[in-house]
Amino acid sequence: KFIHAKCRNNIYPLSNIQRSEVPDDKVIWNTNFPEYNPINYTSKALEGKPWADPSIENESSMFKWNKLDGNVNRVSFITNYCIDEHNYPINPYGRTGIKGRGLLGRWGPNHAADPVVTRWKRNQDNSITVNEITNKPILQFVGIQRRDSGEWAIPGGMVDPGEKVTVTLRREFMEEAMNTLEKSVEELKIVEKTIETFFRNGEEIYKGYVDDPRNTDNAWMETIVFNFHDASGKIVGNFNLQAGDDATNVKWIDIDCNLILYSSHKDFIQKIVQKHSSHW
Ligand code: RP5
Ligand code: MG
Ligand code: MG
Repeated sequence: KFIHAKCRNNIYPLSNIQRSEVPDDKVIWNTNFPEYNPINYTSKALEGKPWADPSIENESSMFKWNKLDGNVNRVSFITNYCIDEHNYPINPYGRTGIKGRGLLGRWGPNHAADPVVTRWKRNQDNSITVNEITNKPILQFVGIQRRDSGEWAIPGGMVDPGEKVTVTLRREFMEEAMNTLEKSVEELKIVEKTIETFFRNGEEIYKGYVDDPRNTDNAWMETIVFNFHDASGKIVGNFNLQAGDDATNVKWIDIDCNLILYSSHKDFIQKIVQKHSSHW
């Protein structure tokens, strides 16, 4: 089984909280680790936020774990997660060196959706660019630079309560890669129409855990990744890319094995490369 790494042995994002050390062979919960006593950290920034859960201490009985809880989806894509003796959900991928939920809004699974928009890299004469060594065509994807960490990433985001994943995929792409939150009603209509049509033909690439640096022992990211590929390159050519919301930058990124991306995004991109038999 995969061992998470980006949520271990580092300083918790946007804080000065050091995670307690968890060696590779102590990640899985059923390995004996009696001295494990991580710090409890839930960011103050979550207090009073309508999109965030209340603290468990006060309201432990109100959560419906492993269920659809009102319109908040507390069902994991991965497993029926366990609940500890204080009613805290337990990260199914093991220890992270921090208790609480850090920056994450939900206890337990936090659901996201990641739209990967791809096209072929092309030469001046419009022929597809082939890598000289692998002899395979080069794929490009729309990446954004995250405001929180500065890392490049897929323009993904959280599924709002009750929101359809297909809607999240379109919404996050439009917000982060097309800056639709700052567009006029007329401009928005045009963008929505193009995106709606193009996003009809997506392929599910991955559904499960994300090795996100915000994960804790009691809260973690899960995502559904979809690939939207423009084989002709003619549709996305009309996309007016502009960073918005939590993105500070956006661009078409050439895909190869040297990519450095946020959380597990490189693994997701690699799965797409396999589907298209493109250069890596
Ligand atoms: C990652 O965080 C997911 O894969 C998704 O890209 C992202 C969602 O969080 P925000 O972008 O809303 O912070 O784990
Ligand atoms: Mg967003
Ligand atoms: Mg985002």
